[in-house]
Amino acid sequence: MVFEFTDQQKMIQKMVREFAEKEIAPGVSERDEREEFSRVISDRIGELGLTGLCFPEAYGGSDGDYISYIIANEELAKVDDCVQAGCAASISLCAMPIFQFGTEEQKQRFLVPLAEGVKLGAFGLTEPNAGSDAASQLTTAVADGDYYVLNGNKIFITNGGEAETYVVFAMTDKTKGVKGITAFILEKGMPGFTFGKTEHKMGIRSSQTQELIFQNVKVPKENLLGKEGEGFKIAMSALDGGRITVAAQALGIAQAALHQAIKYSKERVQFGKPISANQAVAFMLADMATEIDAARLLTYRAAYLKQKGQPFSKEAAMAKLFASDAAMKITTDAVQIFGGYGFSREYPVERLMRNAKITQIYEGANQVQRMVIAGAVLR
Ligand code: COS
Repeated sequence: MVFEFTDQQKMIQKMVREFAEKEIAPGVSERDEREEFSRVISDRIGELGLTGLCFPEAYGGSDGDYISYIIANEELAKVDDCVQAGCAASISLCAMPIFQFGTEEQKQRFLVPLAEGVKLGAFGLTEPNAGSDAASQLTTAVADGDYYVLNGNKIFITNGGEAETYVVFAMTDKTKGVKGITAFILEKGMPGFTFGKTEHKMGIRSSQTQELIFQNVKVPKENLLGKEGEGFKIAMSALDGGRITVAAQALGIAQAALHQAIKYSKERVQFGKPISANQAVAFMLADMATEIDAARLLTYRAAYLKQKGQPFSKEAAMAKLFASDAAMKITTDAVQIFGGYGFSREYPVERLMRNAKITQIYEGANQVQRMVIAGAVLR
């Protein structure tokens, strides 16, 4: 058993860390304040090859190392998890299902530009009445000659409006329930495909979240992803991978909070000594560090299994569940250590606490992760 990254993985870790510190850290709180998504930074991630880490060279990637991709997610999230979330939505939820279920022609046409980071991707599953119950889709796709005609809307879509390529799910046969859902690849600019409400959120405010609207969108039959009726399986397997990146996001946020809490508790003097000299504070830091290590082990175990091509749904759910709960607790404790300053927007722990919350909610609320884990252990 080896608990160490390879030299190549360490090199990627160092490169992403330096890039994030130099090019992403400046402006992180201003982007949060202005709720501003940065396409410039998103494009830089592509230029550096981070979007292609987990794909083969034949599809615009480097070598197909999934663990390196998770390392990149963790390092980006330590500095700005909104940047990381945009990249993860494009790669795990849009590029990856095209890689796994697409035809050769679809891979050349849609995957290559996503892996090269020239285009941005998004994933349209959630609807106003289909969240955890993803199978109750109301968006419809009706076959008509060489096309499917899509009608409906999708909400809370990360990269919505910004992305050029969308993996979208719609009902092709309502009588079949989950077996009636089909996946399609849509492109920005298709007639009838427009964008609606932009969400103003509690956290991850510089991540773009927008509604997708389909009004008689004619989607060519060659844009069908997988087979008719395979959509739910494609969505669930994309989310399995996505949940590892949410775990990496939570891990990054938690580490940033611990780093801030350690620094502040050594500097802040009350009653004539640094507050870290109080056991009450020191033990909080000890618990934070322990939970981060446990979250990291679960996250990289899930990544390792995915890399090996072994089943990983349960492990991804465990990693996401544990890491996100840990991030919420750790960021809340970090705010507590900062006291009144922690509650102020002048210090980063306030933003980290707001951002941590989404990791317990999206890509399957933690209650859904427990359903997945319980389903696996009871099988
Ligand atoms: N990978 C591939 N296929 C999967 C799968 C997975 N991880 N999970 C389920 N499936 C397949 C099953 O194999 C089954 O097909 P078969 O009958 O051919 O075997 C089909 O999908 C239905 O499976 P199941 O009955 O287990 O699904 P449920 O309707 O019970 O759904 C949960 C289970 C709740 C786990 C699922 O709906 C879910 O994950 N919901 C959350 C969705 C979500 O994350 N929403 C957020 C959107 S993105 S921000």
